[in-house]
Amino acid sequence: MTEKLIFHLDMDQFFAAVELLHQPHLRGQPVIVGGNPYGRGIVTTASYEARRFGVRSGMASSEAFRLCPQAVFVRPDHSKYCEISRQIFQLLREFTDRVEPVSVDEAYLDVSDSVWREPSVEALAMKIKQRIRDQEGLTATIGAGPNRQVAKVASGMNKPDGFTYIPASRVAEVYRDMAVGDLCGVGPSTEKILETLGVRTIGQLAAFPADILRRRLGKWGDELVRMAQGQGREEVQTLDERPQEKSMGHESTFSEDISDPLLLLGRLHLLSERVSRRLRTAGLAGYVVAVKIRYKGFETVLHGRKLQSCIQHETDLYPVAERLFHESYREGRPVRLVGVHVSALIPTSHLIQQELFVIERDATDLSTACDGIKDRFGESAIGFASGVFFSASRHRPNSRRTVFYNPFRFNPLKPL
Ligand code: TTP
Ligand code: MG
Repeated sequence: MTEKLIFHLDMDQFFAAVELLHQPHLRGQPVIVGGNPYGRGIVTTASYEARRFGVRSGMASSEAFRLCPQAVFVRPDHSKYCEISRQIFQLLREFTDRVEPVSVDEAYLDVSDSVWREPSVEALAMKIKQRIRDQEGLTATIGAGPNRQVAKVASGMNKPDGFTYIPASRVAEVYRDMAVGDLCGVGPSTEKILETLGVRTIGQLAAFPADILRRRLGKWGDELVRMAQGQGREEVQTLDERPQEKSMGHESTFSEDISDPLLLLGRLHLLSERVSRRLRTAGLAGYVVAVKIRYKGFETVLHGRKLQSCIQHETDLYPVAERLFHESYREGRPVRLVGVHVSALIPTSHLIQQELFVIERDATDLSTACDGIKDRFGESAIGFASGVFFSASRHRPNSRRTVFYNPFRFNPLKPL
């Protein structure tokens, strides 16, 4: 079998680079894309100039401000980044149909069948980088290797605007003195454990007895040794092969037409919960929310809105659905069906997990706990009081706002 050639492409300082396209006068300055430095915001990314001051992704914006008070803070505009990301992935498909996006600014490419048309591996990588620069005005770093893991290590070696190729025959030599932390997936806790075993370099890890490592780290130990020896996954899955939904929604038809807004909202609450749960299960979040109302006589209204941030939780989805409902419902008219839909879906890669986790820690914990209860005891075991009231009886809830827990304050309609 001939050796595969896999590229790992990672855009440089992606959010910051996109912002610099729009505000070129900020070039050369420390730029931090993130939330309010005086509030609870976090840093999504920092320009290389800001990184020199120790500013890192995931850090509190207040901490970043302390480290680099002269930095220019820019609020993230996720829909802008997603659009550019889509364009880049599209462009990559000109070079091979085997492109697997793994986050908003990262993709694996299987170029085994296209590289032979070029004078060299490097020539192909340069062509791709140039194409991105011409079309988007952005720089990318490419790592190449016989599998994904080696390609990923290679792309981390020469950033920004770099290219590194580690052929299978050179892996052992290149890896020998590299720190174990350079391997994909080796974080500080694994690093610490390895250090207690006297393992600091990838070379040492590759030669370490697998059974000792397995006793400390279980299957992950075996995996680590394989990675250190330069083995890894070769297959690159296209988006078509990774089944992905374009939108998610739930609708509900009433047995009798309803014109009481409180009851209609109760059902929207229940639907919002179901949609959020599906989004979480699929690891997706969406930018567009729409509410569907079908009146008696089948006249149907679909009213939607694009949000500033991705949403995944009912605590964010329901307030939007509620607002859309109030904007579109014609008071007093009997309704046969209501629905809640979320579209413009993207995988909750680290881009938004970061955001979701920090901004919505309460919502995340709560949703996870509720998901667990539903997994064990069924869909109706727990939920928003308004939805449950609705499904349990035709009584009106005492208050429209009654819920089992406080809805989170974050309003995705407002910019961060
Ligand atoms: P990365 O590729 O990890 O970072 P980067 O592109 O900003 O910088 P580098 O040149 O080192 O590749 O992530 C891509 C984008 O994802 C980044 O621009 C912002 C976003 N992101 C977050 O929102 N939170 C995070 O914790 C990280 C790591 C990234
Ligand atoms: Mg990047």
